[in-house]
Amino acid sequence: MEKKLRELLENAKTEIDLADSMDILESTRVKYLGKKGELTQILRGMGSLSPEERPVVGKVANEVRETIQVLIENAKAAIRDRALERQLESEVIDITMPGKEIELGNKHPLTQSFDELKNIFIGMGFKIAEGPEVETVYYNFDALNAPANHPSRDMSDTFYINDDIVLRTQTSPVQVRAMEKMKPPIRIISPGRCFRNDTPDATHSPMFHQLEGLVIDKGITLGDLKGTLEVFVKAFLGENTKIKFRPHYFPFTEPSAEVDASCFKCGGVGCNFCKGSGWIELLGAGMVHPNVLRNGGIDPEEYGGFAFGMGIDRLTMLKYGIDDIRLFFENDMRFLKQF
Ligand code: 2NL
Repeated sequence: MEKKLRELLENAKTEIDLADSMDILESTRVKYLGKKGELTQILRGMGSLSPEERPVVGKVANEVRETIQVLIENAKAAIRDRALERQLESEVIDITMPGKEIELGNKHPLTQSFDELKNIFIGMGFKIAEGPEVETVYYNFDALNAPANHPSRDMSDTFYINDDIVLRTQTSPVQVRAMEKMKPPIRIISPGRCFRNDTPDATHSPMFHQLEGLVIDKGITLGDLKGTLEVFVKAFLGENTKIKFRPHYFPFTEPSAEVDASCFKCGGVGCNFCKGSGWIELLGAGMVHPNVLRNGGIDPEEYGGFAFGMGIDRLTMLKYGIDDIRLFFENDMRFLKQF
């Protein structure tokens, strides 16, 4: 019986040496050590042994079992190691391969304009005010002294959400909200997105951008408006730029003006760019209407102020010689990369 056991061990050793997969090793284990395995079969015959032989054979049987167990475990570990090694070899990273190039973007030209304008006005002591793009009819029209029959209120000019809610058509409502919240002196600019129900063409887009400014304090005059805009225009278009005021009408300012800058291409003598006039229309401005001050909770007997507004899309088009506003919103990198 002892001889049988030694033979069994030798056979198992040979099989384990030849096994080259986990499956084969597992079936080898079952074949020798399993419930119906060869070792178990041999041990069943122990009953026929004498009491002296039994412990001797039992000891050998245990040794054989342990040896086979260890051999199978070692062989399994070797196969696992080999598999891992092969995997590491095949997944090796070639650090000499060229990397994927990440294309560097740049700021949208409109964002560049906003950044530049904000810096100029912050330099003059203005704070930036923001507000909702979805506005009430009250803040967008009524508070700004727009008459009930004003054409800009028309469905064909303004995007209505319902009878009382619109997409803001200018950033003035931000300033009305600011007047309600702040105590004078107020010096704010409100840059942002606006919406009008226009059919897109080279100079119109239903979504466009504005920057408005508002100053409220005691004793503010038209001279303060002119001085402020002069500093702004010289910083934005160049030290030699001149400005002129042309009388105009806005419901929210009185008096009102459109402000032209001397052409920054020809210096004012007249060229293609300014259509021979030497001037370029830049922005609208005026002294805040007393009704608008009252709507903002400010006593027009005590305080006065000026306001101005400019279209950033048009300004940026002028600055870079862009001839179609739609280019700003097409997200074509070939266009955007140029600025
Ligand atoms: C233009 C003209 C302007 C204002 C905007 C304003 C705001 C308040 C009170 C009074 Cl809260 N005025 N804003 C004033 C004058 C002109 O914009 O042509 N924008 C593109």
